[in-house]
Amino acid sequence: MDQPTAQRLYEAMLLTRLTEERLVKLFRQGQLHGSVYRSLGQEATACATAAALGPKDVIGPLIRNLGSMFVRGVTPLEVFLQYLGRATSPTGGREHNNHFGSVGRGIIAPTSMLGALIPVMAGVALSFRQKGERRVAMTWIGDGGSSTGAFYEGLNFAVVQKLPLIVVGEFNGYAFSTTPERQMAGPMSQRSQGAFTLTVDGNDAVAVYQAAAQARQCCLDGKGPVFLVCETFRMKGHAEHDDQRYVDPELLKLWAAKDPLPHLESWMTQRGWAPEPDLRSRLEARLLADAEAALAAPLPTPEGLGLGVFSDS
Ligand SMILES: Cc1ncc(C[n+]2csc(CCOP(=O)(O)OP(=O)(O)O)c2C)c(N)n1
Repeated sequence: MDQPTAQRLYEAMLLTRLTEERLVKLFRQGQLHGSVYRSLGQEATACATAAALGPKDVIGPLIRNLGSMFVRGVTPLEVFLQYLGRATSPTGGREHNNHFGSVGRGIIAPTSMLGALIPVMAGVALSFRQKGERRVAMTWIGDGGSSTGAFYEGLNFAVVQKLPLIVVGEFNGYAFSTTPERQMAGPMSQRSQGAFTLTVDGNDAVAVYQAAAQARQCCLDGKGPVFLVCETFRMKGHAEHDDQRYVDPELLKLWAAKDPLPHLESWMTQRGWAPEPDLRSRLEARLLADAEAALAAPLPTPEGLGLGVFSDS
């Protein structure tokens, strides 16, 4: 990974963390409709995978992949507007959290039904092959989500059709309060159904980036889909309303020591590429201004309820 890439990646990971921290403040102030879904500790898995893609590739993120959307150019202001349900949010107040897409930036909107994005993104990858385009599709799935039928159907289809699809498996210790041992027979990598499989330390941003770049090359070489399993840990509850009392505090301590942000920072510092010292305060100031702008934005009106539901033509 070269210096500009490392800097962009570090900034995207830090922006993800600080945006989520600001969202938690809004949640505690009672400003949000609904909860906040953190990716604390998983920023490398979301950001470094997306950072290895080309500008014409397409992503289909899930709830813990806000960072991948920042990598593709989504702004914190859009995220605040969306979480606050404002009329000027990407979905006009109809949807919450990171549930929005952006065709221009190569983002397919997250789907709540876990696993459902795999066949959707396999379809996107199929369209690339049919049109002879050198592009890849990428999506993410948790350990819990990989137990769905849609995951198996979608990945099987991609393997049979040799589609340029990267499925990032986020093996993060919990699905709500369920541990993998209670719902998976064997390691996550065994769910690959013949797809080329890589397993990587999901908290090591450089390793994740390199594995994702390798996965992308495999796809472009026509070798079919890649299942990229990232071993990481969900450092917060399922969302802010969940105090994760079922998680052993010792486990949290262990994983806190593997925080992906200081890990990447020290890797960069060793190379003389230390992030600029005022990056955090600069981002925090920007996020505060963005959150205030979003709070001042209008809520949707009842008259607008039917807009965008039916074709106007
Ligand atoms: C098909 C389906 N079943 C159940 C749910 C409810 N649900 C939402 S998130 C979640 C847990 C997901 O766990 P995992 O896939 O491991 O991802 P993580 O939350 O750990 O990132 C569940 C069961 C859902 N959204 N879709």
